[in-house]
Amino acid sequence: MRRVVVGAAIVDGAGRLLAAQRAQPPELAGGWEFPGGKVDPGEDDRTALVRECREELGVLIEVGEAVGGDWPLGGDRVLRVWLASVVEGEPEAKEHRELRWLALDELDEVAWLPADLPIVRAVRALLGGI
Ligand code: 9L3
Ligand code: MG
Repeated sequence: MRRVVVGAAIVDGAGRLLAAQRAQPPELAGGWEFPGGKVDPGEDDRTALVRECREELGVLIEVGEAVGGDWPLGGDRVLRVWLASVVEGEPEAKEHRELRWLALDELDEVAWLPADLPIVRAVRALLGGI
Protein backbone atom coordinates (compact mmCIF):
# COMPACT_ATOMS: atom_id res chain seq x y z
CA MET A 1 0.00 0.00 0.00
CA ARG A 2 1.17 3.51 -0.84
CA ARG A 3 1.94 5.51 2.26
CA VAL A 4 1.13 9.21 2.20
CA VAL A 5 3.13 12.01 3.81
CA VAL A 6 1.61 15.51 3.69
CA GLY A 7 3.41 18.85 3.67
CA ALA A 8 2.36 22.49 3.99
CA ALA A 9 3.69 25.27 1.77
CA ILE A 10 2.77 28.01 4.24
CA VAL A 11 2.83 31.47 2.70
CA ASP A 12 2.49 34.70 4.68
CA GLY A 13 0.89 38.00 3.73
CA ALA A 14 4.17 39.22 2.24
CA GLY A 15 4.39 36.19 -0.05
CA ARG A 16 7.15 34.50 1.92
CA LEU A 17 7.32 30.72 2.27
CA LEU A 18 7.93 28.99 5.59
CA ALA A 19 10.90 26.59 5.48
CA ALA A 20 11.60 24.21 8.35
CA GLN A 21 14.95 22.60 9.12
CA ARG A 22 14.72 18.98 10.24
CA ALA A 23 16.28 18.00 13.54
CA GLN A 24 16.00 14.24 12.95
CA PRO A 25 16.53 11.49 11.89
CA PRO A 26 20.32 11.88 11.57
CA GLU A 27 20.31 11.22 7.81
CA LEU A 28 17.82 14.06 7.22
CA ALA A 29 18.86 16.42 10.03
CA GLY A 30 19.93 19.82 8.73
CA GLY A 31 17.84 19.52 5.57
CA TRP A 32 14.98 21.94 4.97
CA GLU A 33 11.44 20.84 4.22
CA PHE A 34 7.80 21.71 4.08
CA PRO A 35 6.50 20.99 7.58
CA GLY A 36 4.22 17.96 7.78
CA GLY A 37 4.27 14.24 8.32
CA LYS A 38 2.58 10.91 7.92
CA VAL A 39 -1.15 10.53 7.48
CA ASP A 40 -2.57 8.27 10.17
CA PRO A 41 -4.62 5.21 9.16
CA GLY A 42 -8.15 6.34 8.32
CA GLU A 43 -7.21 10.01 8.52
CA ASP A 44 -8.05 12.48 5.76
CA ASP A 45 -4.96 14.07 4.11
CA ARG A 46 -5.96 17.64 4.90
CA THR A 47 -6.91 16.75 8.46
CA ALA A 48 -3.47 15.21 8.87
CA LEU A 49 -1.86 18.38 7.51
CA VAL A 50 -3.73 20.60 9.98
CA ARG A 51 -2.80 18.22 12.82
CA GLU A 52 0.88 18.08 11.84
CA CYS A 53 1.14 21.87 11.64
CA ARG A 54 -0.44 22.19 15.07
CA GLU A 55 2.00 19.60 16.50
CA GLU A 56 5.13 20.83 14.75
CA LEU A 57 4.55 24.59 14.60
CA GLY A 58 1.82 25.31 17.14
CA VAL A 59 -0.38 27.07 14.59
CA LEU A 60 -3.78 26.60 13.02
CA ILE A 61 -3.54 26.62 9.24
CA GLU A 62 -6.07 26.99 6.49
CA VAL A 63 -5.36 24.59 3.62
CA GLY A 64 -5.60 25.93 0.08
CA GLU A 65 -4.67 24.71 -3.39
CA ALA A 66 -2.69 21.50 -3.94
CA VAL A 67 0.84 21.85 -5.33
CA GLY A 68 0.88 19.17 -8.01
CA GLY A 69 -0.06 15.59 -7.21
CA ASP A 70 1.93 12.76 -5.69
CA TRP A 71 5.63 13.57 -5.38
CA PRO A 72 7.94 10.56 -4.90
CA LEU A 73 9.60 10.14 -1.50
CA GLY A 74 11.35 6.86 -2.22
CA GLY A 75 10.12 3.40 -1.37
CA ASP A 76 6.34 3.23 -1.28
CA ARG A 77 5.94 6.75 0.09
CA VAL A 78 4.56 9.80 -1.67
CA LEU A 79 4.49 13.42 -0.55
CA ARG A 80 1.41 15.60 -1.14
CA VAL A 81 1.75 19.34 -0.59
CA TRP A 82 -0.81 22.13 -0.30
CA LEU A 83 -0.50 25.88 -0.16
CA ALA A 84 -1.59 27.05 3.28
CA SER A 85 -1.80 30.11 5.46
CA VAL A 86 -1.64 30.62 9.21
CA VAL A 87 -4.97 31.67 10.67
CA GLU A 88 -4.05 31.41 14.35
CA GLY A 89 -0.72 31.59 16.17
CA GLU A 90 2.87 32.27 15.25
CA PRO A 91 4.97 29.34 13.97
CA GLU A 92 7.49 27.99 16.48
CA ALA A 93 10.06 25.24 15.88
CA LYS A 94 8.59 22.66 18.27
CA GLU A 95 10.13 19.69 16.46
CA HIS A 96 12.39 21.38 13.91
CA ARG A 97 15.84 22.83 14.44
CA GLU A 98 14.94 26.17 12.91
CA LEU A 99 12.28 27.95 10.88
CA ARG A 100 12.79 30.61 8.21
CA TRP A 101 10.40 32.75 6.22
CA LEU A 102 11.89 32.96 2.72
CA ALA A 103 10.99 35.47 0.05
CA LEU A 104 10.61 33.95 -3.42
CA ASP A 105 14.08 35.16 -4.39
CA GLU A 106 15.56 33.57 -1.24
CA LEU A 107 14.25 30.05 -1.76
CA ASP A 108 17.66 28.77 -2.84
CA GLU A 109 19.33 30.00 0.36
CA VAL A 110 18.57 26.81 2.27
CA ALA A 111 19.47 23.18 1.54
CA TRP A 112 16.07 21.67 0.76
CA LEU A 113 15.65 17.93 1.14
CA PRO A 114 16.05 16.39 -2.34
CA ALA A 115 12.43 15.19 -2.25
CA ASP A 116 11.15 18.69 -1.48
CA LEU A 117 13.27 20.63 -3.98
CA PRO A 118 11.11 20.07 -7.10
CA ILE A 119 8.06 21.03 -5.05
CA VAL A 120 9.76 24.28 -4.05
CA ARG A 121 10.13 25.05 -7.76
CA ALA A 122 6.44 24.28 -8.30
CA VAL A 123 5.46 26.55 -5.40
CA ARG A 124 7.59 29.36 -6.83
CA ALA A 125 5.89 28.95 -10.22
CA LEU A 126 2.43 28.89 -8.61
CA LEU A 127 3.14 32.06 -6.66
CA GLY A 128 4.22 33.84 -9.79
CA GLY A 129 7.97 33.66 -9.43
CA ILE A 130 10.36 32.26 -12.03
N1 9L3 B 1 9.44 14.06 4.38
C1 9L3 B 1 9.99 14.75 3.36
N2 9L3 B 1 9.62 15.99 3.10
C2 9L3 B 1 8.67 16.59 3.87
C3 9L3 B 1 8.08 15.89 4.95
C4 9L3 B 1 7.05 16.52 5.82
C5 9L3 B 1 8.50 14.59 5.16
N3 9L3 B 1 8.30 17.86 3.57
C6 9L3 B 1 9.88 12.67 4.64
C7 9L3 B 1 10.83 12.61 5.81
C8 9L3 B 1 10.49 11.33 6.48
C9 9L3 B 1 9.05 11.04 6.09
O1 9L3 B 1 8.76 11.88 4.99
O2 9L3 B 1 11.31 10.30 5.95
C10 9L3 B 1 8.05 11.23 7.21
O3 9L3 B 1 8.10 12.57 7.67
P1 9L3 B 1 7.97 12.92 9.23
O4 9L3 B 1 6.71 12.28 9.73
O5 9L3 B 1 9.20 12.35 9.90
O6 9L3 B 1 7.93 14.41 9.27
MG1 MG C 1 7.19 16.00 10.32
